[in-house]
Amino acid sequence: MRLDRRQMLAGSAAAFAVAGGVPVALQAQQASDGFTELKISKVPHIFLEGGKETRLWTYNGVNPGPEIRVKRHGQVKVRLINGLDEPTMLHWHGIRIDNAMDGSPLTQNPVEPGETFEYVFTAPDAGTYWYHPHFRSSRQVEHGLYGALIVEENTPLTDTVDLTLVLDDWLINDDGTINQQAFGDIRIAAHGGRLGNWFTVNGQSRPRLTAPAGKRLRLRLINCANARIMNLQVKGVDPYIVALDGQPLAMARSLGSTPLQLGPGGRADLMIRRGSDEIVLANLNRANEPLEVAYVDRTGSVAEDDTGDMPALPGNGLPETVDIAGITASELVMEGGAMGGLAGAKLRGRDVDMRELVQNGMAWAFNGVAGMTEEPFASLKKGDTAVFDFVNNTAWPHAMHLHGHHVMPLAVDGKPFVNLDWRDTVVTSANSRVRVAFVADNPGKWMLHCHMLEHQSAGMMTWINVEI
Ligand SMILES: [Cu+2]
Repeated sequence: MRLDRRQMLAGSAAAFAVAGGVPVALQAQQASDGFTELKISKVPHIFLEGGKETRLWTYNGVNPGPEIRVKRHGQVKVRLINGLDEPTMLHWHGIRIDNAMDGSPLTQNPVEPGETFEYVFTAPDAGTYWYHPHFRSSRQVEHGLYGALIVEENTPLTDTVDLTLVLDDWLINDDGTINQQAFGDIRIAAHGGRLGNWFTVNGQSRPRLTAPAGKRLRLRLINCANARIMNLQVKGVDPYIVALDGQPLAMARSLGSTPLQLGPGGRADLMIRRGSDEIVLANLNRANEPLEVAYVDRTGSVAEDDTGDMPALPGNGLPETVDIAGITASELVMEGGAMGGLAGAKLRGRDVDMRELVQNGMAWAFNGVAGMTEEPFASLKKGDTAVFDFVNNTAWPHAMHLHGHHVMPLAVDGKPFVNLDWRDTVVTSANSRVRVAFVADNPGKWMLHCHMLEHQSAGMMTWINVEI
């Protein structure tokens, strides 16, 4: 069986239905001591009907991993059990978390094979978050290790149902196995990262889901792809964006005809009115053709028309930045990649040329340094307002992710954004400068990196320090 790329992306759902293997993800179950256990195991899976079996890496045998739900200000207690034959750790993406529980190499040692680690933290903000490894992320996330973390509002929304859609694109071979050759391929790392050819929603190819027509529908979209920037369209209805990267917008905003751009790691909550129309989720390909990736049938009857206002979600009270006029922006200059002309950079404290960088798996630099820096990019005191300029001097977009905080993108190339939204993952276009601001109110050591996981491992990472 031979599949070309176009067929795999555009072929009919019937011809390329998932042939089974992994059951649909269940909500996380608690052990008797109150911990949710996430045990990593490898599970056989068949992507293509008639294709070969491949191995997914899973939490509790399912892809995506079990959805973890907690009320705002509630405690998350997760016991990670590493059933892999390599180390791992868990990062809670977007949570303004206690630093010790952030699950990055700055804050904990890797969890060795057969060992466990207990994550205990309070979830300060209601919203849509996710968890994934922060160790050999490109391999571990691509093999299927990720899941949703949903923090519910203390007062549930009335007459609204939730549907979490975990989006991923996988790079699979013609025989349906997960492509292994591309891992660590410096050419891929120096271009757009590992872009897949097989799209799944909640682990399935083109699933048909249901939701009641008589209630509003909150779609929680999570981009778990290694490197793919998704440009999503919702057909059949006109949704409102009510939250981005977990944080509610000040006002619900009609999505309209503009595709919703979600970088890798990004999330969006869309609110859809009551009604019986079929909802079709599509992702635009490079030729701007919408490829349908999921369907939601709305069942039952609608008691009354839904024409009222769409209210905003209650905010999480993030500290507002004030008086940034007098603050000097810290520049994070991105260089390198294909067509980047990078001559060399510092690598582990030594100046090396591009050839040596490539030999060490590096293709990118932040402020002239490839890979993790000894010194933080910024040293802040708790409560400081910080202004960062993400200066993308490369031919590629990058999805800049700061741990432990949300930032507010203010302007691109000096032009203020029309909408001011909190983000934890900021897509920065090629050859552009994006200014963000935030209050550094969370003490600790926090990673700042590109969430295109191959860019991260090929050099795009640094950190900030927030002192008490
Ligand atoms: Cu990048």
